[in-house]
Formats: sequence, structure tokens, C-alpha cells
Amino acid sequence: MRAILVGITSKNDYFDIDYSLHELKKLAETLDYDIVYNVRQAKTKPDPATFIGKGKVSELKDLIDLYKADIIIFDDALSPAQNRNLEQILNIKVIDRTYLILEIFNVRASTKEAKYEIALARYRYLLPRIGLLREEESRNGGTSGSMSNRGSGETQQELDRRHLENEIVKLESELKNIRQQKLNQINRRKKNSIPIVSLVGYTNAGKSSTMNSLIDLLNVNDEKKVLEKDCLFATLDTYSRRLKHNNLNFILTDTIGFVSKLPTTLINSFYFTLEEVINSDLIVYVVDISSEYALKEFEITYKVLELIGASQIPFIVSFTKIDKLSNNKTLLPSQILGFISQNIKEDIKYKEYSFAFIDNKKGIGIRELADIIFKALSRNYLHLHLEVPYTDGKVINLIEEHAQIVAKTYLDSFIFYDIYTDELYYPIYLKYEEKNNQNIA
Ligand SMILES: Nc1nc2c(ncn2[C@@H]2O[C@H](COP(=O)(O)OP(=O)(O)OP(=O)(O)O)[C@@H](O)[C@H]2O)c(=O)[nH]1
Ligand SMILES: [Mg+2]
Repeated sequence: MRAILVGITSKNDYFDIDYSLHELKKLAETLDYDIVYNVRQAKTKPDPATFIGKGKVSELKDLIDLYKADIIIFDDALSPAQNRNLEQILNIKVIDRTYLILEIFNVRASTKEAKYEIALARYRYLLPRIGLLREEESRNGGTSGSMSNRGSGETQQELDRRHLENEIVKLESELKNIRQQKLNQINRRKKNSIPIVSLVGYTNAGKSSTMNSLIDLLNVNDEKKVLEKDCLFATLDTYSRRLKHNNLNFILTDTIGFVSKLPTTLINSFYFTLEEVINSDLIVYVVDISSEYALKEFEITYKVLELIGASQIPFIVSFTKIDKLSNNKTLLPSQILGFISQNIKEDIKYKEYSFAFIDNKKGIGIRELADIIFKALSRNYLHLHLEVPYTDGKVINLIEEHAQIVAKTYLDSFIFYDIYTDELYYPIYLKYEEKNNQNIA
């Protein structure tokens, strides 16, 4: 399929539109579209009827003939009316960034939750566009099975609408159950004092590869590896694995990647899979240091975390693909520090930021990354040696339920505990600390 991309920009914003169209091209190529031309228009406000201005529409019509295009892809979200008008005037399929991402997700979704999320997001997107859907189907010369049972007196559009509405209700309730299970799981981990560490970053940055490198190094229970692949949105769900470093157990979570201009429909629904991220004790920003747009990609990731309410969580930065690094990129860490000092709130600013530099192909820097993760977690998860008398049953229960027990010895008048605990409980444990060995971690 030959595609023409269309982006608009306010006048002084040419870098942004170039970046945005570059990203849109990568997204479109994921679905095997062949990009034959980019159309840019400087415009402060989109046209309510056709998004781009009248002149640009007729220019586009000529370009479609000239380049024998099969589809037009808009960089921004079109309203259903704009979408319809453009298709009528241009007599060609017109889609927007939201639809494109929905299609990619649709192809990639593999878990039950991801499939439900994507179906729900698509139905919500299609509902106000039912007319378009129908035109699309008649153009393709058929109707989809689930929508073809024509009832008496009802128009096909009404039937389609009702069908979508029913599906949406069903999916919403299925997802509610899945989410509740997930929340219970997160709460259980919290209760057991197992910290959660999430890998986040731009799509294709190397999150899943980093996860696998850490699984190789720190695996306790033969945890399964996750899928790593050279394409956008290889990972569409969250995957959690239990790892252990210096006797501290933690959950490592791999997540969906980010892109700029994420459609709000997707953030609202699909990105609920990021629940684990919101509940993390530590975030690891994974940044492909060899990417031409690495700083921009870091900023995009930060903005999404801000949107979902996770930008206050302590973080470290892990630079991947150092093996592909050319010399002129070594400025990146200091540029990122610059961004941090300008944007990130005082209360999570540390005196010192931790960076790791890794090569997942050769396994370089992975141990250092694990050490940095451990060090960051140690700020909130204290390593303590306690001597608790048998008479203090309540405290013993608390430890057994809420701490990670590294070692336990029954002695004459007390139980000796070697534990990791959330600092939350420290005031209670304080008076049991082993007399001559305080602050071991
Ligand atoms: N050369 C090199 N390639 C890497 C490195 N880390 C990851 N890759 C490659 O980068 C591509 C993407 O890696 P993934 O780990 O799947 O990336 P991701 O961030 O999980 O991507 P999404 O799930 O799509 O968001 C794969 O082809 C990896 O083999 C690295 O350190 N060096
Ligand atoms: Mg991945």
C-alpha cells in the first residue's frame, strides 16, 4: 500500500513536525505501508471540516494521482466529521495516527488482557465513525459477519451501533475483573514488602532485552524470558518477573513502549496496563543512546509518566545499545541531567543521579545496572538484623507477614532475624536492632 503522510504545524515548529512525521513513518512502515510523500502545512488552527485548508486538500488530490497513493495518513487525530469529509472529497481511504496505532496494537496483541484492551479501544474509536466503517466494508465488497444480521425496520447503521455498544459493555466488565485481579496481585506484593521496579521507555529502546539480561543475571526461580524484537510495540502488556540481588527480592516489570502524541483514547484505556508502573518503587528509564532522537525520546517517556501520574517515583537511567554509539552522542547524559534539573520536581531530585551504560548483546554493564537498582531500592528497603523476644508475638507476626526474611535463627530468649523491610515499619523494629550491628545495608 502506497501512503502519503500529512502533518500540520504552527509556524515556528518545523523541527517538531519533522520529528513527528519521522515517527509516523516508522509507525506506518510497521504495517508495511510504503511512504511515497510527506505533506506539511503551517497552520495555527486545524480547519473544522477538513483539518488542512481547502488549497492543501486540492494539492493532496493531485499528489494522490501523481504518486498513485492508496491511503492518506494524518499525523494528528481527525474528528469523525473531518475523516468522513476528507474521504468523500479525496475518494480514498483516510486514517489518522490513532487508527494507525490501534491497528499496530491489534496485530501485536497476544495476551488476553491486551486483546480485550485493544478491542475496547477500537470499538470506542469506531462508534462515532460507523458511517465510515460501512463505506469501508462496501468498498471491500462485503460485510463483517458479526454485523450483518439485518433486523426488521432497523437501519444497518443502527444495528452496527447497537452491536458495538453491547460489545463495549461486555469488554468493560471483563476488563474490570482482570484489573481487579491485577490490583490484588500488586497489593499482595506490597504487603510482602517486595519492591516493584519498572522498565519504561520509548518503543524499541531495549526494555525487554534489558529485562532478559537481568533475568540471566539474577534469576531465582527459573523465570521465563520475555519477547524482544526489532519492531515498534513488540511488547503490549506488562510482564513481571521475580528477581533477587544481594538477597533482596524484587519484581521487575517490562512494559509497553511509548511514542509521542499518544492518542488520549489509548492513554485512557490501553495504558491502564501501566498500573504496575504507577505502583512502582523505582523506575528505570531505558534510553537507546544510539538513537538520533534519544533526548526527545527520554522527554516523551517522561511526559507520559507525568500523564499517568508516575513522574514522582524515584528513577535511574539505563542507556542501552552502547555498542552502536558513535562518539558525538556522549553528551546525552548531561543533556538528560539538564532536562531533569529543569523539569523534575524538587522532592524527587537526588543529590546524585545514577546512570548505567549497557550492551545487551554482549551483556556489558548489566551487573552495574543491578547494583544501581539495589542501591536505589535500599533507600526505602532497609536491611536489618533484629533480636525479637518470643514474648513479642505481634512484632513476630508483623515480620513474618510483611518483611523479606533472609535468615532466621531461634535462640534461647529471642529469634534472630535478618530481614529487608519497607522503611515504613522501621519505627516499630528500631528497639529490636541487634545491639552492636546497626545499619548493615
Ligand atoms: N546492538 C544492540 N541492540 C540492542 C540492545 N538492546 C536491545 N537491542 C535490540 O533492539 C531491538 C529492540 O529491543 P527490545 O528489547 O525488544 O525493545 P523494547 O524497548 O522492549 O521495545 P518495545 O517492546 O517494542 O517497546 C531488538 O532488536 C534488540 O535486539 C543493545 O544493547 N545493543
Ligand atoms: Mg518490549
